[in-house]
Amino acid sequence: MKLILQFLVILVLSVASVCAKKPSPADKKATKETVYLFRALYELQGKGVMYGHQDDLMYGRNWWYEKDRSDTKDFTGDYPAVAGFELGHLELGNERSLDSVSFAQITEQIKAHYKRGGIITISWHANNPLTMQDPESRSRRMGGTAWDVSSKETVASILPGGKNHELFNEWLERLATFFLSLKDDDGTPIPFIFRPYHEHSGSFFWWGTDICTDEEYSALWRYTVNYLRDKKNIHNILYAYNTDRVTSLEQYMRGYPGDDIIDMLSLDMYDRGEKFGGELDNALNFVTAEALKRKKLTALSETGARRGMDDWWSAVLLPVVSKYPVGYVLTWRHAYMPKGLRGMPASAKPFPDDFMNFYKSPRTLFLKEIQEFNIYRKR
Ligand code: BMA
Repeated sequence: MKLILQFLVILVLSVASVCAKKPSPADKKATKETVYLFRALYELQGKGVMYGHQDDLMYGRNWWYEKDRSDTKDFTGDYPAVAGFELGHLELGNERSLDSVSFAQITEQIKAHYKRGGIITISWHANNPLTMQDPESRSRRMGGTAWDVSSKETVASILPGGKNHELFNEWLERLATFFLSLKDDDGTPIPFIFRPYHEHSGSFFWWGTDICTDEEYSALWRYTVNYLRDKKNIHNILYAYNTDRVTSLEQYMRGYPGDDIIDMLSLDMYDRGEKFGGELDNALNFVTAEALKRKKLTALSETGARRGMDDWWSAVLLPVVSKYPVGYVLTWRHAYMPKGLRGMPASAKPFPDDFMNFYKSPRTLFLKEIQEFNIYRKR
């Protein structure tokens, strides 16, 4: 009798563990590689924080698109775990981005980083679809770019019923064509993290918190995801919700489009002064707790060092991110400076020496470590 009971208990427990819902992407039809990526990211959040760098594979301050080159690799010997890319101006049908990077070369580098077992994240500083067409309302300084916040009608104008709705559909169509071209050598779609309409809590982009309503922001997100996922059948995307600095969860969640749309709760915060450590600690505390509650991923998706600080990486960034289950931290691009504009010696290093302390910390993960972990295997 006792044996039978024991057997039954074991049976019930094992059935329960198989049935327990594993963390999964919001897209019910996500490709298997996308599901594996999601689960690997979720698991890694408990193991360490990955390093990511924007445009790392495209250029550095004094080099431009050299095969296999990377500032991170030049400095540490290893690639970042997460490679960031930017699609601004793809919507216009241009061959090059707002940062003059060729989209064909971006595609190439996305494939190369995926092949190495790395993780891809994509941002999109889309032009302002309303003011770019209208010299009257256009901001003189920001001239129809993503930063042009001279009209509060932009988001409404691209939603269904708005006068720029068809134009916006064309933009999404161009995005879709690009995304559908991201395939590995066997033709399998490459999974990636997409972080459009970022830094919502700020008001410096046309989708910012004071530039559109929370309802419009949420509708913009929902329309975009429905278009790419349901209309275009693209199932290799993890969607990252994102704000700039915030001081409360309520502020963070304003305009959140919903758990059926979003896979990652991410935050952007640059160090602008002494209060940064405490503010970042506060924000990561509630953002990561909320993400885990919803079984979502987390990231400090943009950050940057305080000016004039030598040991920022090890003394400020690392201690704070180590306290929380943060998937990755990404620092922004090393903008290329054409000769003559550089104003710095050719020997200038791409990172401060302290970056090595960050690299060597057992808490941080670069490409080689995640290669061992094998992100895209079944789990
Ligand atoms: C911003 C700046 C800009 C750049 C944009 C998109 O934060 O770096 O110079 O055009 O990102 O990459």
